[in-house]
Amino acid sequence: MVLKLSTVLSIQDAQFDAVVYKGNIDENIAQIAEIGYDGVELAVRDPRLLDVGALERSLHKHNLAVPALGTGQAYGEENLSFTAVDSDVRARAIARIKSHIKLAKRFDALVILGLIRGVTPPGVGKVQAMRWLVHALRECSEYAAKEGVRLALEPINRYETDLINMIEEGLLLLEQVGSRYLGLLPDTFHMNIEEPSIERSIRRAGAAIFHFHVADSNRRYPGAGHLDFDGILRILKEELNYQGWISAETLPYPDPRTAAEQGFARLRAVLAADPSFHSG
Ligand code: LER
Ligand code: MN
Repeated sequence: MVLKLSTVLSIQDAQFDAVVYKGNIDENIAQIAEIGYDGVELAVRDPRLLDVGALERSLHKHNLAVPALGTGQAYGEENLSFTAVDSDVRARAIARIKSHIKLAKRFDALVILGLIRGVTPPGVGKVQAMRWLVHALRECSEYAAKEGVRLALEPINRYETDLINMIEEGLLLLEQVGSRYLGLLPDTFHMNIEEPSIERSIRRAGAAIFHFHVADSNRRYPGAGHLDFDGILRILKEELNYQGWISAETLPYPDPRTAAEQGFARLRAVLAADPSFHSG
């Protein structure tokens, strides 16, 4: 299998700004394909709001795969989380992720677990929040295993959540949950803030890496900041024999098309510089 490239399209309009594309599904899918990406990662707040048939037609027309579904907007827009004080909200967050799993199955995609984990609520200790988190991950992983869909937990920087900021914490959590359907999603933007060494952490995560987000140090397209994508991609491909996707989740600056084109060009250049790399 070859290393494949995708970028992120938010199906619904959303407050979260680190997605290259928002809305205008068919138009944006056409543009993503035209630039050369192999796939499109979809940020989906609620699968019920989606015209899956139209989406499938558009993906088919432009020959794009869907490697992953992002779910963070269910938290960002609706406050659903695995660690909410209200047990009804926690149950609805789990049910929502199950609906993402069902949708992911149609696309042979994995489901990203990012901000849906929430934050430690005021007045509740982190120990309790982690218990709720482990419980939710177990229930979602069991369901995912039945459906044959994989889940990828994303360590996220401290300014967005206090729960699981680093790869090492993510690995410990995977051990606690104990499902081979649950892995990690490292994101270079978060790693640049939290990890003592991005390279060492990627090596440490190893086979637990199910999916991979790239953005430069300033969360703009790869090449717009100071991260070493040559080194990062070399470890993934050569040392770890990573078989998954590299997905550009970046700010749409200076505009979506330029961000998508520049990011793609930089990643392709890195991959092309090494004869063992190939995309597409
Ligand atoms: C989502 O993939 C992400 O990286 C987070 O920053 C969401 O807030
Ligand atoms: Mn990310």
